[in-house]
Amino acid sequence: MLFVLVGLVGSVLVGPAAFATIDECAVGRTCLWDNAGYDSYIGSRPPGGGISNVSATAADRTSSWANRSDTDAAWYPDVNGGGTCRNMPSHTRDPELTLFVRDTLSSWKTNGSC
Ligand SMILES: [Ca+2]
Repeated sequence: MLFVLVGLVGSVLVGPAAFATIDECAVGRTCLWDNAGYDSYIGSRPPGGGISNVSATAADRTSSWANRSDTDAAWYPDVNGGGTCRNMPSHTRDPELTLFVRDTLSSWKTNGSC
């Protein structure tokens, strides 16, 4: 019984994170999330897209990403592919961007690496 109670409390404390899942990103797409651990889905793109700016509300928010496509992708801290390019290789993911690049993504592409 004690174990059950602890389990319930743990579930409550975890909250929305318990529902954060890579499956929110459809196979074949590259996806962005606002929070670490694939939480708070921002959006996705299919492979083959050139450099594109994310919307104003999505800019400077990405904290985790996943590339579930067969094509390499990349992102930039500035609009129109500006700033240091960072790779999102095919079939890889990053559950928590490092402090210095977190919340800086402003544009990205899904048609190749940097
Ligand atoms: Ca964020």
